[in-house]
Amino acid sequence: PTSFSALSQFVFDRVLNEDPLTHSLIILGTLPSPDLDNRVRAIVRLEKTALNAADSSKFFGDNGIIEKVQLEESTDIYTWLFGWLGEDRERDVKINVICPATDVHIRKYTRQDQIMVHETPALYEKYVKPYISAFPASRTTWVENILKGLSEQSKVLYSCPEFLILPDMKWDLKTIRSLYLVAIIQDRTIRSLRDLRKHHVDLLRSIRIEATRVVQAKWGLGNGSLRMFIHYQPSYYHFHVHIVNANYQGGLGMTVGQGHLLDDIIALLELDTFEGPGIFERMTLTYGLGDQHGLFTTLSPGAEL
Ligand code: M7G
Repeated sequence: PTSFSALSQFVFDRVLNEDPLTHSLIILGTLPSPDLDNRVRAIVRLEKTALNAADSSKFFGDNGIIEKVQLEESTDIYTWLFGWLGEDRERDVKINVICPATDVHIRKYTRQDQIMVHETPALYEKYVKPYISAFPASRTTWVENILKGLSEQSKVLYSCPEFLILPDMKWDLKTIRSLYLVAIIQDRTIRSLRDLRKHHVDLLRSIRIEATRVVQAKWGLGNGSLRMFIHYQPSYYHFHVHIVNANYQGGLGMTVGQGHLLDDIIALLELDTFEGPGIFERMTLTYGLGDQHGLFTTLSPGAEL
């Protein structure tokens, strides 16, 4: 089928695969065979084409490419919306705005070269801990707004005195295959993976239980359907757990080294002891760091104590 009229003979049968990451669908159907006597099976893959960087100055404005937007959520300096490239269409693009953006944001979203670093407990004490403490509280205003009930309240899926679960702003709220939730805990003293201790096991287990329950009740997803993980280094030093459909693989932030399975963390803490320094105080953590990251220079290989 090389023309529009030939393709219009396509009769849909079923979806073979869908991939939210590449914005593609693979469908099975039939087309008339060349001799036109009967129909033959045809696999068709549709992929939304990439946005063109050359259009970057033309998206917004009176005659902009994006003709209509609908606000989804707005909290602190973060806003996310859906946009249409014309009337009578499905929503075409998801738009995330950070305004006013800090230098840290600009560096985070700039393309970066990565190096692997080995963060020993000593390097953590000397450089990383002060780096984390130096972040102004304003960096996590969005978290405080959620925890205090000032924003995204209608989105909250589960809430208890220790933590709450709600959709991550990365998710389009619609595509189950790319389902992405986040659990945010109330305890402000856990800044990162490094602060987890054996006595946190119950908290981590209840996050696992409640996340599983929520996705079962709301979307019918069964046991084993979630990949739950923690970032180290995260962007925000307020402890949270990423809760993602196990079928959604790849994507930013799911890199080996940066993502630590919640199950593995629980298992390690279960083996740990209550006395003495905790396992995450004693471990060397290895991860990729982008050249725009605030710790890049201090942790580059050869970093001196
Ligand atoms: P992270 O590991 O600190 O950083 O995770 P990352 O952005 O490098 O993954 C923070 C998570 O919180 C990310 O998955 C964000 O998409 C999500 N997130 C960030 N903000 C500012 C918001 C927000 O305002 N609302 C919601 N619901 N999620 C957010």
